[in-house]
Amino acid sequence: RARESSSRRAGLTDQAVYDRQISATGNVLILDDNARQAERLMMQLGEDHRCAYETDPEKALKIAAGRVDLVVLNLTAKAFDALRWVAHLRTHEATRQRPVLAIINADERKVMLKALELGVNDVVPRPVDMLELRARARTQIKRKRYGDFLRNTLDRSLELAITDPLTHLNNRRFLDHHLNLAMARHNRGAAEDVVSVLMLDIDHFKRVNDTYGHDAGDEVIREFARRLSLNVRAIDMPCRFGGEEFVVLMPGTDQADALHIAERVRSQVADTPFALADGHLLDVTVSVGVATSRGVGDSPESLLKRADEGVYEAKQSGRNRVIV
Ligand code: GH3
Ligand code: MG
Ligand code: MG
Ligand code: MG
Repeated sequence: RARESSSRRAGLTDQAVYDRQISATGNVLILDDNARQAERLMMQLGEDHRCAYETDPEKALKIAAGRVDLVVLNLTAKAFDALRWVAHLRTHEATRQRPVLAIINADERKVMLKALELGVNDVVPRPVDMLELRARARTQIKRKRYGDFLRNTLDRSLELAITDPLTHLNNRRFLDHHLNLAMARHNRGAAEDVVSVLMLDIDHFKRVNDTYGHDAGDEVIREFARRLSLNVRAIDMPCRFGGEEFVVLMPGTDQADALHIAERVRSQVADTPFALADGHLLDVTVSVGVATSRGVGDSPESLLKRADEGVYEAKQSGRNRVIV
């Protein structure tokens, strides 16, 4: 569940990731109906970038959907309609954001305005000043890199905000949000929008900490989380509620199915001892409360409360059991 970028795994700091991502070197695709001119552009831009050129607009569209940082487009091409090509580029999801630098005829002002209107990012007039072209290309690529960097940073922050660092399960913030959504759907009244939750509390967990130490306790929590994840279904959302307590949110799941999953988790925990890193084998059990939504007017709070009451009753009646 914890998604990490490859840069993260490589141990790079945010600053290093940033520095690398805003480098002004990139993959440049040149689209020009004139192969000789394309080659000239390629020689120049090749000083700064990895370049390829294409004279066929259809093929160029396909290439642009790949790992391309900048398209340099000859807007004065006669063999195809360059404005239409930009319009196509901007309509497709994969290329919508692709930076385009267009080579224009300075006296064709209408064409230039239309190109900018369609989302061309910058223009260079003919005859092309190669230093100007290279400078504008670098700027476009830096800008793209910076946008990518911000997007990645945001994705990573969102991931961290909803993930429990010890178990890599989702945390209570995630649970609250999705439970609210599920109960709002439920309250619109469709029968298939029934919701169940499991609340799970590890039995006598303090004894683990007291006997084997806090680190062993952490190991048990991690292993419990792993078994929980393995024994729920893909649509279920197992979350660490706090401490040694967990909640599984089960959208579209009635009581009978929830009970079945709860019993499966309970037995997978109780029937196979937990192996600690130091070699100890621990018998672990868990008490589980199951609650299912009761129709329009039911709330997230009362659903969780009923599951919690199930846990309480399970503890009272001897632990290692599931109570509805
Ligand atoms: P019961 O069967 O009644 O649930 O008994 P219990 O010992 O599990 O009782 P309780 O829920 O009161 O105790 C939970 C303990 O879990 C208390 C706390 O010190 C410990 N704990 C909470 N979070 C963590 C954690 O992240 N790591 C470790 N190692 N221990 C934790
Ligand atoms: Mg507890
Ligand atoms: Mg307790
Ligand atoms: Mg407990």
